[in-house]
Amino acid sequence: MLKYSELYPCSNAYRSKVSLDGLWKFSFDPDSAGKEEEWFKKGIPNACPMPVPSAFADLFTKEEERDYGGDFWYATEFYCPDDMQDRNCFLRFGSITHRAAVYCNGQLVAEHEGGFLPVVCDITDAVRRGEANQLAVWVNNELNESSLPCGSVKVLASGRKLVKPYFDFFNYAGIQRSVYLLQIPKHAITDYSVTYELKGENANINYQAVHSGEGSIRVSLYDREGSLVVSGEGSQGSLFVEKAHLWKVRNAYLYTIKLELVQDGRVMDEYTDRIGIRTVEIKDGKIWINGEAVYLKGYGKHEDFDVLGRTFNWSVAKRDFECMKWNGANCFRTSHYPYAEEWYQMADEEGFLVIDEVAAVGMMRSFANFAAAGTGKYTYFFEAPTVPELKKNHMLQVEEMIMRDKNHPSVIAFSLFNEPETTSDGAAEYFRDIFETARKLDPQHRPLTGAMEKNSAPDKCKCYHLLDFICLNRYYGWYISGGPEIEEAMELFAEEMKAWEEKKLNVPFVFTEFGADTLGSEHKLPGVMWTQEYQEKYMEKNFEIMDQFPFVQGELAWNFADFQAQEGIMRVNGNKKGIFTRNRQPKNAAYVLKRRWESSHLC
Ligand code: CKX
Repeated sequence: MLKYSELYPCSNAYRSKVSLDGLWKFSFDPDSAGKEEEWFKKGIPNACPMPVPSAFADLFTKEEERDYGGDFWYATEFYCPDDMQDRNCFLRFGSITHRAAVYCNGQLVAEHEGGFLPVVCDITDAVRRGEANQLAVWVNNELNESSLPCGSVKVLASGRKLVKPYFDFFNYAGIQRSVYLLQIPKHAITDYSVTYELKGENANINYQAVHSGEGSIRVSLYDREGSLVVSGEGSQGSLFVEKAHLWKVRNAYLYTIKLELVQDGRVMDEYTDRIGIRTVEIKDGKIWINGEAVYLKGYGKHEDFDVLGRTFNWSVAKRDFECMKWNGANCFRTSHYPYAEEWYQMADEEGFLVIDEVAAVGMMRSFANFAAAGTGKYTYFFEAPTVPELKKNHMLQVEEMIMRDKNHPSVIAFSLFNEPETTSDGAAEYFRDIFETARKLDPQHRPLTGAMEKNSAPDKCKCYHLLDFICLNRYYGWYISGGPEIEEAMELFAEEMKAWEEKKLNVPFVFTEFGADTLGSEHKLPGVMWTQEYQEKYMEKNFEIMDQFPFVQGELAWNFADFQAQEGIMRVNGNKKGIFTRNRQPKNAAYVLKRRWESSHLC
């Protein structure tokens, strides 16, 4: 059970949220001296101004700063109003990457591991109301084999630390999402969840609410126009919605749910949220939303943009949704970590389907697992002494993700890994426990999955049976037999698909990655690798194979847009498999996808 509520901040007559975003102070701490020297009390030395939220890396002009690995600090001052003495006071960071310790007025108020989920700190006893307060945050961006994501650190002869991710995206770090000061009643609503049953044209919303202190719960449901639809009493119950408006794919309808905590007829707390009535089911080898089979069309994405790094930005999010709508997409995977909550809010509004992924990436011992993919190399990842700690972190982050995201109608599945080693008994045991934990946590019992790369072949993989639908990352025609050999690549692709078919698994398969690096500047007729023409051809060829196997029920191209990755001989200033450029303009292949996704043969 998580210590604090993961509910997204809201403001009303009982609760207040004040944004602490702005210009903070920032300082690197390469000698890790700050904790011992009590910078959280004395102030952080040699500080420079730093926006919050931001990812520090691409804001600097020196390589040592951009590629910095180790400890660093943020500090700011905030005023806490004294008109809410009877409230508990919290700080809520959307995320701090990758681990943090938060100090309020010199007092440690929270420690957190994992860079993509909220950090909530109870500062009720530490805060000074009606006064200015000092806030200091220690952050560390190193990776190891028990962190999510996985990686390691190389120390250069100069003593400089370089973080070596076992994955293919830049290790952006810092306070990359918004920070709020929250004042919440002492007796408060701390969590709620909803599940849905469709009954003809009507629906039941089964709800469960959790609160601290005494009192009873009152629930009200409002339609889009703000009219009361139905209400109920008690911490759990069922709301009958007559002629329910369903939340549909790319045609969302959102209701507002209001929960009130009532004591002796007096409202003590209120929490409102937007919810959508929809069901998700895996049946007969298909994915069903509200009893209608849906074919997933879209992308694996990243939170990534020039200068911003992984900082959440509403305008970038808006543009991304507009681009995805333009070419007929209906789904994306939050590869390879839970995104800022605002992404899911927008997906709820736009009727997009989201496969929500935990940051379990790089679970294969290799500095760039895209390079090791397909070699069949056995890495003994799940037999290392780091595994118990890794598993503990993995389980906790699955719990935090599900707690945070469980009420979003857009979230139709949870992905519990990306491209780990899955061929050993160690991996099978490890993931059995992870999946078992996740199954208990989701009140909606959504499908669980994970994305598997080429090593997870039909005859070698020991984990696929855990997945409710099978996600494959495949690069036939790129990492395997690329360029002039694409013909052979397609034969190998078809061969693998036949091997899966022979297993008669009767579960849907979704391609969660397939793609070809493509430079926006390069054209050649006939196409060669890295040109726009080759990306078009690659897509068309891959679709020809996918279309031969009816158990394929989705295709999420890699990647929505070009994104920053670690430097190396395989990357030209980033991964260029984007269907859009990093500044969100379409490459030629975007039109191939548009034509295909807008055609009716994909339901
Ligand atoms: N999959 C064969 C994970 C992504 C990478 C992608 C790539 C790999 C491919 C694995 O995070 O970006 O190499 O483009």
